[in-house]
Amino acid sequence: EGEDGAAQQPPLTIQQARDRIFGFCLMNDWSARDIQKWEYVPLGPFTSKNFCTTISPWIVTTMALEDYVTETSAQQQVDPTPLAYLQDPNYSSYDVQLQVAIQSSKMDSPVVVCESNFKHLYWNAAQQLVHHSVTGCAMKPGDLLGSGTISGTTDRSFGSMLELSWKGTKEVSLGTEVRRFLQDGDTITMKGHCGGKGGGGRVGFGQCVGKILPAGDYATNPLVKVDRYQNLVLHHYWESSASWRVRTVLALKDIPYEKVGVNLLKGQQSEVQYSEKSPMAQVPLLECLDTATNETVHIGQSVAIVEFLEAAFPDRKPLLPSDHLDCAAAREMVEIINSGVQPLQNKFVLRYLDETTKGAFDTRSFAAMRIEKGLRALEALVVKRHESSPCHEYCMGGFAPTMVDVFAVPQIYNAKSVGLNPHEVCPTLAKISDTCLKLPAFQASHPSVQPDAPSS
Ligand SMILES: N[C@@H](CCC(=O)N[C@@H](CS)C(=O)NCC(=O)O)C(=O)O
Repeated sequence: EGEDGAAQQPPLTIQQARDRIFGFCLMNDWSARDIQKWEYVPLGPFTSKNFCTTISPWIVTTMALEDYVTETSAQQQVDPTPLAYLQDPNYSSYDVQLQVAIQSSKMDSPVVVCESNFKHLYWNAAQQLVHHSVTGCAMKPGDLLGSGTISGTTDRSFGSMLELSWKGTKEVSLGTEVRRFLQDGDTITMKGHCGGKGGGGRVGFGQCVGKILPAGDYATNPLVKVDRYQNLVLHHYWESSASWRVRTVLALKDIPYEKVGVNLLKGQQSEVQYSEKSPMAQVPLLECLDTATNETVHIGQSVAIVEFLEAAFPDRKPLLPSDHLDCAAAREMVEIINSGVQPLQNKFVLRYLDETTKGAFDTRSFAAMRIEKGLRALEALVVKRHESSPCHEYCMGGFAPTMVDVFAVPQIYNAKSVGLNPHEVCPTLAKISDTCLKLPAFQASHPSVQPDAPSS
């Protein structure tokens, strides 16, 4: 069959398999027969088998089962005869008595519907593991393998409800009730033990218990989590460094959104319909629908927006460290740029100063001085952090960009516009910025590729 491959590993011998089986537990590999009926032909068992597995509370080690080694019910393997790699000179199994009981929500006590024994398996556990490995399937410590249904030959020893009810054609008696298939509220208890009652010391497996709860309604309890905040719109300006930060974060987190350009040169930020939403009359501004209240909400200020996205989309890539001290370190670096540099070199602030001082104040030198001061401070913090970090690709010393890189890159870009050379002022940050700018999220958020950027 053409399917996706996994890492290969050499096949195991029977002895290696024996040495590697740590122990056994009970396992209820639930099946949703209604889904299976629909998907089975031509797909085969798929979603009907992949949704839930219950296991007993502890693992009984192989060593603890040594006293209970027994013949399998088949005794010998003649039909089918094992292929060479499956031949087990010590062909045997374990005498584990198994029991399955059902209790409905109306019943006072469970009713045993199946009694079976592990020894009824024709292929023992070592053979199953060898067979599993023979095509190179990589097996890892901790892997849990199901043995398959363990049924005996009598009506009371069928290990699955489908066999007990003969594919739903026969009723299984629970005393006061009958079942063809399990129903909501049914509790299934599997038990297993070796020995006891004259058969030597008893080794118990504990109980493997699961209760069937009514299926959720997809609208109120969807399996695929629907984000509370929908219809995201980012009001931005292509050249705005604060907008660039938010675009990068949305791209890194892979959150879908729509962009609306606010032309700062044309003063669109001061138009009433915009400044009603953004009292500072600035970009960026994030708009979204809160599905919990059905209200459209607006969030201004890039730091607030980024922190909102971090909290409101917890399943997406995190951009702030979870450790409190690391998080404070990241926020310190972010604030150096956000409040220590960016407002003092902002084009609109400088333009105001130029106009009001009629050129008497050298705004370009002032901006360069503030940028240099901030970037040197950030460089010092980053270099110090890197001393104890495994990776030097990003500001926080981890293996992925964080909020600090998101804020640093546009600021380093702006440094060039006032004549600074970042590779001289802050060589570590300049290198980090070069690394970031090769990432798709930083490229997609770059000012030059924004739809509202001038074409030339
Ligand atoms: N602290 C704000 C700064 C926002 C900001 O300075 N926005 C600039 C563009 S980068 C702006 O909208 N300027 C237009 C104006 O002030 O009129 C943030 O981080 O969002």
